[in-house]
Amino acid sequence: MKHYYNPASRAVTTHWMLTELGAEHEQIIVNVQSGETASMEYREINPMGKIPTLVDGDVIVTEVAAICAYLADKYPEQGLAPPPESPERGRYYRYLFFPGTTLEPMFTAKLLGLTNYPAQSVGWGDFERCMAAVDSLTPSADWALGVRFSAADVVFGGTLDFAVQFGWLESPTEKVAAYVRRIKDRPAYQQSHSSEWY
Ligand SMILES: N[C@@H](CCC(=O)N[C@@H](CS)C(=O)NCC(=O)O)C(=O)O
Repeated sequence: MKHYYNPASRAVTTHWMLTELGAEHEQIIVNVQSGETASMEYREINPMGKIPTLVDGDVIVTEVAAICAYLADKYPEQGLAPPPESPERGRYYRYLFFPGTTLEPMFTAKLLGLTNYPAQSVGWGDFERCMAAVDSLTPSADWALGVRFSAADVVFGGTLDFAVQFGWLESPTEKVAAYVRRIKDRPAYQQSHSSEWY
């Protein structure tokens, strides 16, 4: 497997996932600043010109959440995803999809100072509703799916970690702050998050 990565990017989240799994892979550093993601060769594998990208034989996976979900299913013995037939899978999917479809666009809208928009039509609604959803999804103890850590925590917890780190979430509740602290205490998190950026 090839993991297209840069330590100062969202690819740290997929690197963290690979580290949690102990998955052997080749790490390919992509220099975003010098425009490597704009090369014809790179656009062949990721037309968005974004990192991370995972290439597993003939399979190309882009998007942080999709890569984490793909890897969790590829290594079922590591237990980072509920089995496909489990009812827990519904809750698991919510954590995987909510950050990219709703939380990130909301933070972007907030950073851009967008206020005059149709909240009923846009997917992220508004800041208050997103924060209520974050509060409801954040576990008071342990992890998103209970006592067992999963890819849901890598994707959802990883997004909350970025949000706290970069000030997108100015005043996290104690519940959110404590969850982010539990995330940061994980050995695989610490191995995959270099001090260059953090
Ligand atoms: N939706 C993408 C976002 C990835 C993304 O925005 N990556 C940034 C770095 S954090 C990037 O590659 N930027 C390079 C560019 O846009 O040219 C995902 O979930 O993987």
